[in-house]
Amino acid sequence: MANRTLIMGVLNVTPDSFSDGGRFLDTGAAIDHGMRMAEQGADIIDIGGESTRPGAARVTPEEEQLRVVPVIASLTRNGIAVSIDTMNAATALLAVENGAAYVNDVSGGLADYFMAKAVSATGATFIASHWRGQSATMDKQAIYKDAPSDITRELKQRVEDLLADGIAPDRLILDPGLGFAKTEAHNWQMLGRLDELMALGYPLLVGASRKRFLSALLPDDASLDERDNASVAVSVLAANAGAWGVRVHDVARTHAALRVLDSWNRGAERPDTVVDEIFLTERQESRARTEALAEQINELTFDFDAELAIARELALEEVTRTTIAGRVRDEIVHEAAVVAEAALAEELAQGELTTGELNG
Ligand code: PMM
Repeated sequence: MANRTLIMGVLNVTPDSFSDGGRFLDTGAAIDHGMRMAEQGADIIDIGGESTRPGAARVTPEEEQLRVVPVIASLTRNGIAVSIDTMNAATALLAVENGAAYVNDVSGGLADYFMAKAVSATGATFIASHWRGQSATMDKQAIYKDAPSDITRELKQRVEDLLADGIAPDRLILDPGLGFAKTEAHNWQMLGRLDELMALGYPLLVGASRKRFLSALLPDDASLDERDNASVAVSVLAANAGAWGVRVHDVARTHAALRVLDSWNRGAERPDTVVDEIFLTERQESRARTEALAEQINELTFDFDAELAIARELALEEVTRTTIAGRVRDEIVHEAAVVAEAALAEELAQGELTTGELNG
């Protein structure tokens, strides 16, 4: 797989989110939780101040902003990438002003007429989910002929409208909006055919974490922990299907599971890579060996020449020495002969020697 699937950690600063029960309404606790999720491997923290739980009542934008802005400001100041989960253009603008890089709108820009125009002016990335209506009524709108193709067609229309409103195509991410105006079966059908949505050519975010359609697979008294096991499994499968990101509550476990998937997929690429690596290493090693040998030969040639020069010099010295020694010896012999001859001549002259003795 080309790119690693990103992890978006859910941070609901609400008193009534169905999945984390409003545990983070306290600003300090929300910031701490966001920091912890970033440490655990979240690439983006998705901060929401309004519950999208089926049947949930809406809050005023002011109340929503009071909840989310301090958390966004604090996390972005700490270098953490943040997305604002909102259907209000005013909240989106305030969030981006405070550092949010993504605007995650579960209504895909349908709930607030100004949303797309406002976001396009900021340069933030827009995440548009498939949506058919507010939480209070959405369950009644879960009627499809063929859910995956209906969802894909509706999102395609949404994309055209968003681009017309100025959203840049490279700043647009789509989301099937699992659980929004969808029955349990619709969600599974959509997950099984994510490739159809992906064919629209935009990165895909998948948010299945702790949703009702997963709980339906588990016993009634299933704990949050058990629900997270199912969420992690969906995240892995969505990532394997090519999702750009997964929106999850349990970041640590998702991170560990996605690392497994990553290794698995890299394992599938392995034989070629390993063979290539071996060949490359062998080639590099043999080149290094050749270069070292060439250097040694150079050194050898140089030494050989030097040795030869020294030998020549020594030979020359030897010849000179022998010549001089020869001459000295010759001279000594000659000198001795001259002295002996002179002595002989003198003896002869003094008559000490007779010619007969001399001849005898
Ligand atoms: N689901 C929820 C809220 N925001 N945003 C995106 N992009 N996709 C989702 O599936 C999504 C979302 C509702 O779940 P929660 O109450 O656990 O946050």
